[in-house]
Amino acid sequence: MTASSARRLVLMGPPGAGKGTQASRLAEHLGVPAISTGDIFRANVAERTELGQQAQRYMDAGEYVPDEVTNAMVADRLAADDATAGFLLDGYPRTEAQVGELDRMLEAAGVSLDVVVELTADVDELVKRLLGRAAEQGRSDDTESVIRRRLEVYSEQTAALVDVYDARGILVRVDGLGSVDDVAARLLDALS
Ligand code: B4P
Repeated sequence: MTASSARRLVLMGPPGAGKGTQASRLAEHLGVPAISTGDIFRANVAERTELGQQAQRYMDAGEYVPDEVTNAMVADRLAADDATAGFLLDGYPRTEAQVGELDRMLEAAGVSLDVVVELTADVDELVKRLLGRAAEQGRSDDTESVIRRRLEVYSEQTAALVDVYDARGILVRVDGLGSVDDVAARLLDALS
């Protein structure tokens, strides 16, 4: 599988690893849509939709939005025309139930994942980046206590899920430390 032939990808990693930052670049390179569950939730919060109202209290507390809500949203998004030929999922799946649901969605569509990328970074760097973003953008879940909770939730519910994809032989680990350009180059290299 080369970077240009991978069509269905998942980008995993702890908060602050650079998922959102790298997903848009990589998706553009591959010619597939970047689908970020975090971005979709934030857009719904901003537009005050029902979904946004359901999601906001969880996000503000650093907790995951319930699986039923998240899965239904992703199923909808993956059914859109622009995702039929490929996609880069950023921040989904994050729970065991989401892994199972994504499997079912893809199986029903007769397709499967090509690659799952895990972006790694140490906790000190993650906290530094997220506090930096807090200072710049003031995102409601970037306060120090909520950042700590998000990191805990990641290690409790998501970190072990990479083993599922590792066992399937589709996991690629990429070091997320260094400049955005360096990480982007490393990502392309790892996929080639
Ligand atoms: P997300 O939007 O996915 O937020 P995140 O995990 O913090 O990652 P993000 O992509 O924003 O940050 P990045 O690492 O790119 O999720 C937010 C919330 O939505 C979750 O807590 C949850 O409540 C909910 N949610 C989302 N998906 C869900 C799901 N599947 N199930 C349930 N709930 C879900 O970047 C962080 C910062 O680092 C940025 O400021 C960036 O500029 C900087 N940065 C990036 N790369 C860098 C580099 N190389 N060097 C220096 N800084 C860098």
